[in-house]
Amino acid sequence: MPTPLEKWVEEQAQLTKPAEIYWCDGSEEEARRIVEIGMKKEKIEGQPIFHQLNQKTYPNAYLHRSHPTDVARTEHLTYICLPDRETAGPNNNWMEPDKAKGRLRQLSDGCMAGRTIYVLPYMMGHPDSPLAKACVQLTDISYVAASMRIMTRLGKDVIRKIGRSENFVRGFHSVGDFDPRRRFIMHFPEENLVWSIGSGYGGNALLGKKCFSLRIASWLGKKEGWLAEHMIIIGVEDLQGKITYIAAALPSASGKTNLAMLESALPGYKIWTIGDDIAWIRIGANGRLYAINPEFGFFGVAPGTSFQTNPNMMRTLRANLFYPTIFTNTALNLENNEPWWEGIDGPVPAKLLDWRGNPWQPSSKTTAAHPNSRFTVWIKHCPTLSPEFENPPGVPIAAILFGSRRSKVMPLVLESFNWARGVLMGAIMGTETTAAATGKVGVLRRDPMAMLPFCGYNMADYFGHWLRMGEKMTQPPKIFFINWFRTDESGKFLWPGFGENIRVLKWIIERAHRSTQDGAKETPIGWVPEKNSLDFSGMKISEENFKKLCTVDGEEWKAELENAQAFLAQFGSRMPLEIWDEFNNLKTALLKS
Ligand code: SAT
Ligand code: MN
Repeated sequence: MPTPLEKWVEEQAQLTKPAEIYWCDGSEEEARRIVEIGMKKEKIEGQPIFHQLNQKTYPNAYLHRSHPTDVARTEHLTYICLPDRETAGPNNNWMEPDKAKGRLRQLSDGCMAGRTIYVLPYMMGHPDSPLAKACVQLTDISYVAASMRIMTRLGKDVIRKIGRSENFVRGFHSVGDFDPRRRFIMHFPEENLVWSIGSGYGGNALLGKKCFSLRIASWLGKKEGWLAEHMIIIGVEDLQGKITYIAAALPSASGKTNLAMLESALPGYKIWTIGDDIAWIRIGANGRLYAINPEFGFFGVAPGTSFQTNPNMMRTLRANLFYPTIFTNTALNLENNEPWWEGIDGPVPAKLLDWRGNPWQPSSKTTAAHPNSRFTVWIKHCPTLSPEFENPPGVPIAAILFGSRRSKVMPLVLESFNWARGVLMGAIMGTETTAAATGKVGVLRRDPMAMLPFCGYNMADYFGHWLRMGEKMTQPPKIFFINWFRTDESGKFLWPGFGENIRVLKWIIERAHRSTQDGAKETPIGWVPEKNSLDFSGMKISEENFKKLCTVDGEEWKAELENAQAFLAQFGSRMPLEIWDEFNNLKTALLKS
C-alpha cells in the first residue's frame, strides 16, 4: 500500500507528466549533482540555471539569472483560498478553493513534460521543537531544489518521520512557462497546501518560506495559540555578558538581515544571530514568550551589502563549507568571475555583465545588479550564529520591535506604554515600499507588523489574536518601534544606521529590564529617549539632529491617524473593539498635546 505521501506525489506526477521523479535525500553528493544538472542540463530561455563563480574567492558559489519578468514577489497574483472571503480579509486576494484548484489544475496539466520533478522532504524548525512541522515540496527546477536545501532542514529522515501520516505540509511548485499571465501563488490554509505556478522567484517558489512559514503558519498559529511573524531574532550581549533576546519585525528589504548580524559600534556589545526573517513564537509553561527561527538559511538582499554595512554577511558569503551559496540576479565581474552589486566594497569593475547577462557601463541607464538581487546561503556559515539557534524550545523574548521605513513621522525609537497600545501602533504601522515586491518603490502603505503581504487570514482577527496573546502571558515583552530611515529637509538620512544601531538596541534592552522611568520622555504616542540616556560614546551627533530624530510632531501625527483610520475602517465590524478603543485613546492624547 503506498503511503499518503507517495500517493500524493503520484497524483501530482499524473497531472504534470514529468519525464522523471527524483526523491531527494538531502546529501552533499546530491547537492553537487543538482547544481551540475543546473549548469549542464536545465535551461531558462536557452541559458543555464547556474554559472560557477570564482571558486577561490567564493567557494562553492554559483550565479543564477532568473527569467527577466520574474524578479520579486508578485502580491497581486498571491491568493488565500478559504471557503469564505471574509476569513481571508481585505488584506488578501481571495478565490474560492474549488475554483482556484480548477484554474491551477488546468495550468498544471502537463506543465512538467520533459522535465524532472524533485521531491523535497524538509522540516521547518528543529525536529524536536514543539512548533516543528514536516513538509514536502515538489518542484521542477534545480534552482529551487538547491535553494530549499540551503533554506530548510532537508533530508530523507523527514520521509521516515512522516511515515504513513497524512499530517505533512504540501507544497506544489512548477515554473510553468514563466509567463506572469499564467502565474499564481495560491494558499489553502485549511489543507496545509500551497500551489505555486509560473515563477521561480524566492518568495513565490521556496514554499517553506513566506508561503508556509508565514501565510499558512499564521493561520495555524491563530488556531493553535501561537504566532508566526516576519521577524528577526537576535541576542544582545552586554558588558556583563548577559544576553537579552529580542524579536524585530521590519518590512522586506529594510535592513532585517543587517540588523540580525550587526557588528557593534560599541565595544563590549555583541549580537548573536538566531534568524533574519521569520520567527515562530509561543507562550512557554512559565508564561513567557519563546521564539524559534524555523529556517536554515538566509535569502538576503545583495545591493548595499559590504564590509562597511554588514561585514558578518560578507564573511558568511565567503565561508568554505559544503553547502552551495547562490547569487540571484547580481552582476558578474568579468575580470575575476565574482558576483558584483551596487554598494559592494571597492571600485566599479571595468568589465561587468548586468543581471541579465548583458555588458554594462557606468553610463548605462539601469543598475548592474537587479535592486532585488539576492544571495541564498546556509545559516551555519554565519560567524555570529547563536548556539541557541539549535535549541528546540527557542529563546525567551524580552522585547518586540516593529520597524518601519519612514522619512518623517516615526521617531528613531519609541517605547509603547503597554501591550495593547503596542498592538494598535503595530496595526497602523506605515512604511515606504521597496523593490522586494513588484510595484512602485517609495510609496507609503500601511503594513501592519510588516505582515501585510504575509498574513494568511483576515488581519482584524490577527490583531485580535495579538491582543489575546498579550492577555495570556504573565510577563508580556515590552513593545518598541524603530525607524532608521528618518531624513532631514534635504532628504539626507539623520541616523547613520548599521553598526551604530547598537546604541538604540542598548537603550531598548535597558528599558526592557528597567525599574524606573529615568532616561525617557513621555509623548502622546509613547516614550522616546532623552539624549543623555543613549550611549553616544565614540559618535558625534548634534543636539539639533538628535531632536529631529526623536520629534513627535502633533500635526504630522494627526494626519497619520486620519490615514490610519481609513485603513482600519476597511475591516468593518470584524475589527476588535479594543483596537478602536486604543485608537481613540491615542487620538485624544494627540489632540490634547
Ligand atoms: O522573496 S521573499 O519573500 O522570500 C523575501 C522578502 O521579500 O522578504
Ligand atoms: Mn522577509
